[in-house]
Amino acid sequence: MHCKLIGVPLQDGASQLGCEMGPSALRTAGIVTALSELGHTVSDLGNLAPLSVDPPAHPNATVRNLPLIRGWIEAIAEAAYRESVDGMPIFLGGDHALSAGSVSGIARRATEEGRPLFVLWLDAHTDFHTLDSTRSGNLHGVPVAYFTGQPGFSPYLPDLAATVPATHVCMIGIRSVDPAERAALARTEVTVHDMRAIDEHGVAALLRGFLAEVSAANGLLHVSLDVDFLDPAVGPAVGTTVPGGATFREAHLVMEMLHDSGLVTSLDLVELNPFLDERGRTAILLVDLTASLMGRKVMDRPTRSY
Ligand code: 6HN
Ligand code: MN
Ligand code: MN
Ligand code: MN
Repeated sequence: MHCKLIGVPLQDGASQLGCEMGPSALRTAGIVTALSELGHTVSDLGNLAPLSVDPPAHPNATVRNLPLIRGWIEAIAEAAYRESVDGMPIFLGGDHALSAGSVSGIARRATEEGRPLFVLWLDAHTDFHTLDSTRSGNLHGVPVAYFTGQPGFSPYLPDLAATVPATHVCMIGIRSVDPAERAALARTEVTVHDMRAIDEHGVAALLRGFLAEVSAANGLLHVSLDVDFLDPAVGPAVGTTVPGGATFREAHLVMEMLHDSGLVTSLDLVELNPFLDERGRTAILLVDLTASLMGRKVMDRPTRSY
C-alpha cells in the first residue's frame, strides 16, 4: 500500500481545545515507522490549513465556529479527493468534524470511479445531528448526517458532490445518542450496533456481516475511528469519554479483521486530545491499532478456526 498521511489540526468542532495537537502526537508515537516496518510506502503530506470562507450565519445560535469548520471541510474534501486517486489516505485528526470533509471527498472519488462507498463508524456517538438539531453547537456531532445528505446543511456547509447512502453506513461501539439523533436515525437505514449488541453477539459477528455486504457490492471502505470508541480505561485522551467502550482486544480484533478483508481504502484517526493523555499511551494505542489494520499480526500463519 501507498499510505498518505494527511495532518488535520482541527479542534474547533469540539468544545474542549487540544485536538489540534493530534497530528503531532500521532507522528511522535511513530506512525510513519509503524507503517514502513509493515512494508508500506509512506508519504507524510504534512498538515492542511482551512480555507478562508464566509458562509451565512445559521439561525440556530448555538452552532459554534461555522465559518472556520466550513473552511476546514472544503480543504479536507479537496485533499481527500485528490490524494485518494493513487493511495490510501490516512487522516490524522483533529476532531470528528474532519470526517465531513474526508468522507465527502472520498465519496466524490468513488462516484467518479463507479464504485459504491461504505463507511464504518467506530464511535461512542452517532454524530448524527443536523445544524438545526444540535444542542451543544459542536460540529463534531454532525458529520454522519452531513455526508448521508440529511436536510438543512445547505448553504451553510459545502454542497455535496456525492452522498453516502445511509444503508452503506455501519456504526459500532455506540453508547451515547441524543434524543434528536435517535429520532432522526429511526427514519434512516443506518446500521447502529450499540455496545449491547457487542456484548450479546461479539464484535466479530457484527463486523463480519458488514464486511460481507461491502465485499458483495465491490465497494470501497472508509473507516472512521473516534478515540472514544475505546473504553476510557484504555484510551483516556479524548474530551468526550463515555464509560463502557470497546476493550483493547475488541478494538484490535476489529482492525485485524479489517486487514484480512482487504477492503479498507481510507482511514480517519480522530478526536485524539494529547492534552488529556497519560504519557502518550492513547496516541501509541492509535498507532498500534493502525498497524493492526495495515497488517501487523501476532503470528504469520493463519490461526486455525475451530
Ligand atoms: N464525537 N452528541 C453530542 C453533541 O455534542 O452533539 C456529542 C458529540 C460527540 C462528537 O463523537 O465526535
Ligand atoms: Mn465522533
Ligand atoms: Mn465520539
Ligand atoms: Mn448533542
